[in-house]
Amino acid sequence: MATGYQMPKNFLWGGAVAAHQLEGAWQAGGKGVSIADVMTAGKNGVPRQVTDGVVAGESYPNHWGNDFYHRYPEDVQLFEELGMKCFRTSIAWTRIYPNGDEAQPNEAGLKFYDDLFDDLLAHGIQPVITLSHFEMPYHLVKAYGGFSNRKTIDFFLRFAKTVFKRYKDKVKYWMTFNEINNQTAWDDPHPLLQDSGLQLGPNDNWEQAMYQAAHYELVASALAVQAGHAINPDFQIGCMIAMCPIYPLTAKPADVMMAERAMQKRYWFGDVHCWGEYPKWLPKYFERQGFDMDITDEDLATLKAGTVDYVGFSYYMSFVTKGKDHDHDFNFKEPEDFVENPYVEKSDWGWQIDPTGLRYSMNWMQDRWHLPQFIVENGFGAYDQKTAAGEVHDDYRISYFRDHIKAMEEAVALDGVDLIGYTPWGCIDLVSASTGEMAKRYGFIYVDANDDGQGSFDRSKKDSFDWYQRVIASDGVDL
Ligand code: P53
Repeated sequence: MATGYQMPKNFLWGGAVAAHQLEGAWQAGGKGVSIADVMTAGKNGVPRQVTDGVVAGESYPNHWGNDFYHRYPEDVQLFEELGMKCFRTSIAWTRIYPNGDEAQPNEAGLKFYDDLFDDLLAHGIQPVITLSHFEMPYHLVKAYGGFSNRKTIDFFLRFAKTVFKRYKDKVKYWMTFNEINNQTAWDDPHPLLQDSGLQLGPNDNWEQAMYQAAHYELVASALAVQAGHAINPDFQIGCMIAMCPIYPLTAKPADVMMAERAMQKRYWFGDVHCWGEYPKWLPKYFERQGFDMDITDEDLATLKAGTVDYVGFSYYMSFVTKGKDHDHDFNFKEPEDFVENPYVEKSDWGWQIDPTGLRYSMNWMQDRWHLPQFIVENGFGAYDQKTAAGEVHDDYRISYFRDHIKAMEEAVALDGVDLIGYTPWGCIDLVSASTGEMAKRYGFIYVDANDDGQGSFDRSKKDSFDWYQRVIASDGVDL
């Protein structure tokens, strides 16, 4: 037990998930195939494969998730017992527009979220909603090239307006694109598909394609912000940034400059979302690389008019980089320019554990973007063991949360960071986005299912459940 700083009474303590990682029921109620539905199961260190459509005989963990679609009433009761004030999830685009390019939405999909949101609200829990969380309709990838195509802006906007109108009295906090900046690692097909629906070939310029798709997404986000505010002026619409600060390995000036460029390359997405304009270095970089970008004056005006209300972000880990001698371009490239941090420990999946990095990040973002923040993901993926008595003693998870919540509270109480709330990732066990495993567990609530989708899917409380319940009940004092 440790003592933390008291958070305000209206602070949004909660939990976070994404539709495709827990709902399952991949074809229920007329749902279409999403990009998550064509991703096979991977393992720790073994990447997931993307198949050409759903192929018989392959294993697709998102098809069953943790069966939330059928079991959510029980889960919502557990969330209430935990004391959660809010629940962050996403709306599966393919439940609303199964192929993405229909003129009319699918009523059965809309009804599912009406029922879910009503149930949450009846239990005193407000939904916090991500519009696009790694689950674009697969048809938009195949027929239009995802966000490589300007047309996809219109498809996204149609989806956004449909759900803004439908849920305008049930949802206040929204986010446009989940972890839009994961695609900084532009030569990895995984984030390119998840963020932007890109499937590129050997003759494409992958880096340019990433910047172009990200530009269209930022325009789509800015249009959605404007549309949302017109539908309900009380909406708070944020961006969602994967925040992993990048430190210089040493005080060597080249290391420091490389880390600065690394931060610019990973966080310019946030500059555009928050400032409504591109940072100065980036057009220069496009010029040097010879990228001929489709960025119109109208786009620039749209970006300026559609800045976000708050910064939603995930925080799991920090990174480290170092400079190259005699390289004045400082052309940081992720992940090959990352080096090990000798000062921190790692999870079993190699994620570096750094609570101080959370406080550092919150200060950095406050100084740079001057907006309220919302920690919409933070957590510890681990192999949990169930005892013979059916208990899970996840003291390692409690210890991760204790240190990170303490750092968060210091950023608020000592540094004055303006923070709306905190929603730990995977408050109930679900399918991992990067590996497709169930075994990489994050939850306070255990789900009895393995990587192959076998098990009773019964829910039970881990030790961390009682611990987080006390944290919320004490407004963050009892850590
Ligand atoms: P998993 C990479 C780095 C940081 C966060 O991740 C990331 C990723 C991509 O996997 O993703 C976010 O399940 C994401 C969630 C995801 C969660 O972090 O790979 O928003 O969808 O599940 C944890 O362990």
